[in-house]
Amino acid sequence: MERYYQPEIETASREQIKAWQDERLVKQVRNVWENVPYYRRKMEEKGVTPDDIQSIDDLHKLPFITKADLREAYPYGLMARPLKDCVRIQSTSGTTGKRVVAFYTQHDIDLWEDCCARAIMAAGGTDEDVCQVSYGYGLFTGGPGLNGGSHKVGCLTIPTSSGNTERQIMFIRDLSATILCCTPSYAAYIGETMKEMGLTPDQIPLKAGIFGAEAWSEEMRQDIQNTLGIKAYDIYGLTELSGPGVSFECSAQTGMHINEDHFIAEIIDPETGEVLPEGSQGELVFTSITKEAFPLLRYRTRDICTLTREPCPCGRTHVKMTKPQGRTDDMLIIRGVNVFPSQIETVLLNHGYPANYQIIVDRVKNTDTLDVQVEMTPEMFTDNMGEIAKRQKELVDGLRSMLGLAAKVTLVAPKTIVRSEGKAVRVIDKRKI
Ligand code: DLL
Repeated sequence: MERYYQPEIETASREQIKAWQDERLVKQVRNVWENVPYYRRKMEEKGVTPDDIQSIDDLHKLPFITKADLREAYPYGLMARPLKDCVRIQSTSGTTGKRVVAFYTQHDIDLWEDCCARAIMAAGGTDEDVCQVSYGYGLFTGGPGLNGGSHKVGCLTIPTSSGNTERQIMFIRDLSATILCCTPSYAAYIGETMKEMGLTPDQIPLKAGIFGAEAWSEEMRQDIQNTLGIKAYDIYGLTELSGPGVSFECSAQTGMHINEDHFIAEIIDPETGEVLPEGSQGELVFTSITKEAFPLLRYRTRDICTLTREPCPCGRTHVKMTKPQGRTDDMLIIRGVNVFPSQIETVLLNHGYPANYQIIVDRVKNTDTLDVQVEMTPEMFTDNMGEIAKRQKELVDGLRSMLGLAAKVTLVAPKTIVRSEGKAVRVIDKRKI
């Protein structure tokens, strides 16, 4: 039987959803116009005033907000509420430099946790369940979001955070965890470890998993489902909009319902910015219509996907998005951490290497690997293995402190990396996702 956390919202008629969106958008636009000088300036530049926005049909008139705007306005420039009204900060899984910092009022957290509770109930969760949250806790939104959602559903929550896989397995077994929340790659790793320990799916109490924060294929879903003996559900979100729970999968497992009472979704052509008709593939753009502290209008996610309003057998009426099929920028997500090739380049250049390098990303046994091949200059060339190992380690350490990730570094002889006559191919992503 299908269960809903907020049935009156999740199965509302399209007319009702549109009416909520119309009303909330008009209010939100007025709110940012009055309270966020950065927005007012952007709107003025485009010649738009709040009077021009009467319903969601006028949405296209508003300017886009991009990550560059967030950087420019960092840290407080997009806030619509004074700091004293805010109770929480979260930040992207990115890296050093200017991360995205998002602010929340208590009301914002409440609505965010409702979205996560909807996801848990769509995965079959109830107050009888034991929910192990193995997403990272802290600045990353995964742990705190699912933790809050789990409480709202009334699950017995185990906040293990990520890491220490043997202990994760011990808790799942000893405390009879029925729902596991973590990244899909970590779920696969937990599954593999269980297999190595000689555990079969019927010896594992889990029945469902809520996995997201990175791309994962249908093949990977099947693999996880078989090893853990569960049904694996996708969940999507981004820090800028709250965190996990912007959209989530239901029992149909054919795309993720976007919580349309909080977020208006559009698909645009990433080159021209033009809004594309329903069913087209393009860049996903979100407008947050209920956020108080950090509202974003027409935020370009850079995620590429398709939207569909085909009726869903689960009874939910909110629009569905496909799994993101890629990104318009060059950001890589490696083991759940956002990595830009330019950051790797910075480390290499800082250590005196030329910009002749190649980044090879792969997925081995369901875990992402990052391999950086770096060319030595003729001056630094040596065949002394001890010296090479020492220099490679320096780079590994430099990359770890920049990215927070362990990479493999291989120093190669001068002129080994193929030169390109056009754009250099810096990244080879061998993952089949
Ligand atoms: O990854 C929030 C989250 C936490 C989602 C836990 C789901 C579960 P960020 O670190 O800001 O937030 O990264 C956001 O991750 O723009 C997508 O490119 C990617 N992403 C998130 N969920 C999925 C997913 C969290 N289910 C960026 N499939 C987004 C593919 C995803 N990519």
